[in-house]
Amino acid sequence: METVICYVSLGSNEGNPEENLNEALARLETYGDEISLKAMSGVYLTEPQGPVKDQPWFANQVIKLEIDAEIWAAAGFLSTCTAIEAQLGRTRQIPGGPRSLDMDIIAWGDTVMSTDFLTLPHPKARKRAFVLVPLKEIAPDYVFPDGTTVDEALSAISYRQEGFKIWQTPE
Ligand code: PH2
Ligand code: MG
Ligand code: MG
Repeated sequence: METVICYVSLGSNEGNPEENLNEALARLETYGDEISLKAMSGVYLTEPQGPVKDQPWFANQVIKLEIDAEIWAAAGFLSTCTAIEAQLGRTRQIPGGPRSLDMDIIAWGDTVMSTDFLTLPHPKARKRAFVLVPLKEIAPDYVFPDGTTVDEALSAISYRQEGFKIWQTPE
């Protein structure tokens, strides 16, 4: 079986965030052998980043999946993630605003691509402590397709971490 390693960032700040993350994992696990969970980070409580500052802090987590590449392409997997977001009550209203579940593909093997729907690796991942810190926890040796390591990406941004709490200075 040909497989691909995929990292996904999960985020939630509406409803019961920890339960939403667990439910997202449970729904991915229904795909059996096609999608297997190889690692999951802890759940971090993170300060909102981006345009909407006045919203609850997020629960964020990064997971590592091994996906059957003979069955799944990145675009199809993204559709499944979008469907799971919708099942958990996501309504797309304010860009960067509160959401019950966000599932972002951070990387799909070494694939580098950009379409209207999907850019890989995720273009903002390497600027976001809420992605990089959990990614480092499960994949300390991870290297982005352009050669940047997680540590290099982390040292290029300004953030503070205490346990599972992360504050990030806006760019
Ligand atoms: N997601 C966003 C915007 N801002 N901030 C944090 N801390 N965590 C997120 O997951 C997040 C965010 C848009 O997807
Ligand atoms: Mg996102
Ligand atoms: Mg998203």
